[in-house]
Amino acid sequence: MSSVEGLPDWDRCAVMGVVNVTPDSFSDGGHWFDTAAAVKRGLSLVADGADLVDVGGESTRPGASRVDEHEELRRVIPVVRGLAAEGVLVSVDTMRAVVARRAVEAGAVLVNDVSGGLADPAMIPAVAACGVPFVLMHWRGFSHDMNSRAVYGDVVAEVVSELRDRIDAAVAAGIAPERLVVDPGLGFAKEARHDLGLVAAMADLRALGRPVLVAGSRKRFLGHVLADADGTPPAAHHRDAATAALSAIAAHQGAWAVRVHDVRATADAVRVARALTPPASRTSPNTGTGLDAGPMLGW
Ligand code: PMM
Repeated sequence: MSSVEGLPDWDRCAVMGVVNVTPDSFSDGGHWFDTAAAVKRGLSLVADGADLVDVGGESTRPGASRVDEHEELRRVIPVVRGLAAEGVLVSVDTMRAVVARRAVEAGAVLVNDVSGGLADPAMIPAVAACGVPFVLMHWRGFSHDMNSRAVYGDVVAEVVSELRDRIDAAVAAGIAPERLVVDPGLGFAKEARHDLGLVAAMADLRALGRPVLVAGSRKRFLGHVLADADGTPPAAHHRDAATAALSAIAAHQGAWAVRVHDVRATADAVRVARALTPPASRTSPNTGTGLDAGPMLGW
């Protein structure tokens, strides 16, 4: 677990809880659309064990069309401000430089851009000027037609190479490499087999030299894995146990953070992974293994 400049050093994989302030996100759209409900949701994710809360105002589910900038600002900024005022570490999930900048002014400590700075040419310079950490996700185009871009010869090699280009662009524009996080973009221009191949290739992603964020929560590839005999996948909100399994695996393979909707099970999963990780492989070697964390009660 490597560290990210500008954020705390957790001694395990961090847990990023999701608050989508949207009417139409694929797995939780409409639930937290109102500012007060969204802030309350963020606080309850923290109570469940989230280290960071990711606030987004634009759905990126496959096929989604874009929300306008004014509406995105209206959805996101009050929620960022409300959570930051409560001491929550807030990440803003946006492809727009203006939203990123305004969110940082409102207290966000991390910018999470699913387009890796490609959707808005002003994004990377804006993040460089703000001096906050930046998540670069692998992206091949907007959601309305991204499924048609799921064409790979060697998915791992191509995603790694395209992410390396984004790192180079960010660094060239003045973002400190120590502030960059990479993300394979599970479900974005990818079929289930591509997503699974990328999760299994954590070592190749980590070889980029930057911390890795894994965001597979409730996504289609998990539905595909869980589908019944006639191929019908469970509904998105019935994929949380599979998400927690993914969190444990990603954490054990050295992911820096996992982004999830249901925090409680993942908070446990990353602690189990920590207990199985030798202290020497962690960022903060003094923090114990987790095995000696308390009295041995029962078995
Ligand atoms: N996926 C979604 C939204 N934001 N951010 C990052 N860094 N990585 C992702 O894979 C990602 C993201 C879409 O999922 P949601 O609708 O459940 O939020």
